[in-house]
Amino acid sequence: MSNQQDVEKRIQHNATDSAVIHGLYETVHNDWSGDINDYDISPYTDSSEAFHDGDYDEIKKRAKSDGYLYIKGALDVERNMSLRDDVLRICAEQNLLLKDDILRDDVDVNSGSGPTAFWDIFVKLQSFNEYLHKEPLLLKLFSHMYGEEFMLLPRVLFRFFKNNGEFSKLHQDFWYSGVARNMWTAWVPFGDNPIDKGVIVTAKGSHLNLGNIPNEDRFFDQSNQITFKLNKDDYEWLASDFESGDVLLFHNLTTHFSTTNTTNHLRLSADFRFIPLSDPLADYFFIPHMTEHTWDDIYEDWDSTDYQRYWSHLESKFMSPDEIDDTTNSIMSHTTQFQSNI
Ligand SMILES: O=C(O)CCC(=O)C(=O)O
Ligand SMILES: [Fe+2]
Repeated sequence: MSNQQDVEKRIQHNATDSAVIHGLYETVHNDWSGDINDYDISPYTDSSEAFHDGDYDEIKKRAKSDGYLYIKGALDVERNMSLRDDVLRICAEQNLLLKDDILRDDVDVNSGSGPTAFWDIFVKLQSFNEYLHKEPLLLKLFSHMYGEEFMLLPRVLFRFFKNNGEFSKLHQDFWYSGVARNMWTAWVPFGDNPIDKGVIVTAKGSHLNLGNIPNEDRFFDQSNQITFKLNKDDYEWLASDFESGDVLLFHNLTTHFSTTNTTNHLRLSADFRFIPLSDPLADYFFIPHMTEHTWDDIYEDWDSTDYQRYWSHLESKFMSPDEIDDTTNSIMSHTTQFQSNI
């Protein structure tokens, strides 16, 4: 098994039972819809004023009660558009586009990284890897909120959704953080991203009243995604249009999914993650996503070393795969009460 397959498998293993990985469970059919019209939707509350005022008490209050922060204009628009240009330039060079940001019909897409010909180049790009490091307000937000040091993880997932009915099924990111209990995700679209391109929908209050969905309740559905059963009518759902520079931050217990892209245009976004350094550190947080490239390969053409291996002083604290296994098995079973410090 290649290094990359091994890492992806270990992460999936945390998100389910080892029994699932060993093929002992059947795939469960689940008809969760990615159509926004099937949900009772309210808009996200914008926290941009508190964010730009540096009002961290207010930010923390909202984070605690809502489990998310929707911040309009949090990020530099020019850099956001420039990264989008980088994506489309690589796609054009690889002959993946019909025109503009419209993908050729015959191009196979992996929604969690994009077509291989694109991702193989993009994952090495300095502008992509340095992207949130150059957003000082956002970078320091969680440290200010919690009064302890948070770190942006170098493993970044890229989303590449076309109009083919695919979407991300209902889940909590805690399943993938595994050992880290207070991880936050930053979902960043590149360019304007109205709801019809597909956005993140969260279940209001789910970080408090759903708690951790234990791995006994999770299953692989027919599209091979790990998900769980929930009655959609029992929840109020939140979603909003996004413009270039907007970001959605959510705690790893906030239950969410994404809606389908119903336009001809690509939905391009990335999910970045922050963890407090007091949480256990899994080695796979620090391994690039879905690639055989090592960090040395990735850094090959960079003109600066400023943001390279910025986590190296923590490597001695990384948990071994066995320690990670033991921890996730105990955290995720029904018998353990999950406590979040949100
Ligand atoms: O962009 C998507 O479709 C899913 C993203 C997601 O689940 C996340 O950012 O945690
Ligand atoms: Fe997620």
